[in-house]
Amino acid sequence: MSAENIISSVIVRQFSNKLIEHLQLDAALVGGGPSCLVAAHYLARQGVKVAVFERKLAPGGGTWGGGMLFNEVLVQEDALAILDDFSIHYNKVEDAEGYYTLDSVEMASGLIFGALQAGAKIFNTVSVEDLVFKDGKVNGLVINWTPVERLGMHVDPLTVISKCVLDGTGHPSEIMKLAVDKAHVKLSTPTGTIMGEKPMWVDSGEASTVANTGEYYPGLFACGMSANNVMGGYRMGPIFGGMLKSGRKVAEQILEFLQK
Ligand code: 48H
Repeated sequence: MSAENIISSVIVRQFSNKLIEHLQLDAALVGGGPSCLVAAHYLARQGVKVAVFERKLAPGGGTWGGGMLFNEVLVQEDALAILDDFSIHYNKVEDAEGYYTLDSVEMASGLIFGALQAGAKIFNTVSVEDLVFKDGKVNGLVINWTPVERLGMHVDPLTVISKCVLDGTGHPSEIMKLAVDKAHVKLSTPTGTIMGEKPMWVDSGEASTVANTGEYYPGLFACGMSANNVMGGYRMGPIFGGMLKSGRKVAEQILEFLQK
């Protein structure tokens, strides 16, 4: 075999094996933003078979660009233990008690690396376009290549079967929207549907991101900005303690669900 042939055939074989091994999961996570990456790390550390499906080429969601492309973000003191678990550096803000700053590129890359090192798999450039929903139960995801989605190509998707699904799609709550619009489920919110994100209020948004993290239909969880959109919480701008804590919280909830 020529070098060209070895390289091509090994890549195709390895990727195919990886995908086949992850077509049946304990937990299917949608979106490679900070909250889902944290959840993936803690779930994988507990031996849960978990994969993240991310639409974009680069996972990391809204972390890379910091605030308005100034590539720094803030976290609060009670999120530092999570950064420590990922070996991500931070610095104390000397003139503002309780705040820490970190390089947003280190955060994005550190969270991705930490999720993978713990044993989670990440499938990038894969868009989740639907749910598998049988007998009133969430059974997994319907996936397709992002270029297929972007170009509007009429190509049928593939499926991933999973014991539970996590919506970490950020502001639009894409998976919850599919559950409401296509599976016609009633979510466990005051209206039974998506309440809609509110404007900026940092302290409220940070607290509600964690409080709103949870299971909204049997086997269907939301974390991060998606949880806030589902329950009608405020946004918070480029501070990420809430996202990190939301990921850790939903990992605990999913573990409990899987142990039932
Ligand atoms: C595959 C998908 C799909 C799909 C979307 O938005 P994210 O960074 O997610 P969070 O909730 O972990 O973090 C939110 C944070 O980044 C943020 O936006 C903040 C703090 N905003 C504050 C403010 O005031 O605005 O990442 C979500 C990821 C993205 O990478 C999407 O590409 C991906 O999900 N995604 N992947 N299939 N259907 N939908």
